[in-house]
Amino acid sequence: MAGDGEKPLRRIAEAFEGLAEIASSKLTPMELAPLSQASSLVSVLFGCLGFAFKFAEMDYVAKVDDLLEASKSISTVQSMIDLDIQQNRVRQAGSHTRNLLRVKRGLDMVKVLFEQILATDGNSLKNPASVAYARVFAPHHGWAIRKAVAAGMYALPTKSQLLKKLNEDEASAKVQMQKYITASTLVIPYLEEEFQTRELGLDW
Ligand code: 1PW
Repeated sequence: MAGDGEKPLRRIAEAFEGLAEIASSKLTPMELAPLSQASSLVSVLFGCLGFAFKFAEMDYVAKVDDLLEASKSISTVQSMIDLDIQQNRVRQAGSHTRNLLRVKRGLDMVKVLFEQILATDGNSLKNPASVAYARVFAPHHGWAIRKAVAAGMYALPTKSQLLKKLNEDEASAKVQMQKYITASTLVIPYLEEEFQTRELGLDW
């Protein structure tokens, strides 16, 4: 939750605009530190979604923390993945590469959530959040988690409650959400490409 005067949406949008520049330049590899820092800013959003999403937040935060820790000794996204390939542990539970794939899905879910919020009238987040979850995470989750998430959808804050927690009004939130959508539309495929070029697959 945001303290007085803090603008977490703005910080998220700006951080991802920085990453988007790197993603589109293609000249320099993406450093792990700014990616994991930007991803950690997104935790605030998961934290605003209410008690029902506490487990989702904890899982996301743990994975981002692992990437933040890795960034102290590994400089780029590319070298982190290559190290896991060399050590033969890409798909092992808790590997950096596996955590990156989960964090990437979190970023994707927020993108779809924002798109749905901007495209939906009314004050409920239930449909936007359900669509985002169904599209991004549900195909990778078993029955029990899907049921728990579906139950959590009834305990979401309203859109105006969410905006209040984020210190935004409707108009300013719209601008920042659109910035995140545009930037993450470059960053997410960039990350997916790093998996694809190494034939690691994305559906696991
Ligand atoms: C913003 C609208 C609200 C939607 C909430 C979305 C919740 C998405 C994440 C729920 C994850 C909670 C349960 C943990 C699942 C793990 O098994 C799974 N992690 C993820 C992020 O999919 C796989 O983690 P693992 O096995 O690699 O440690």
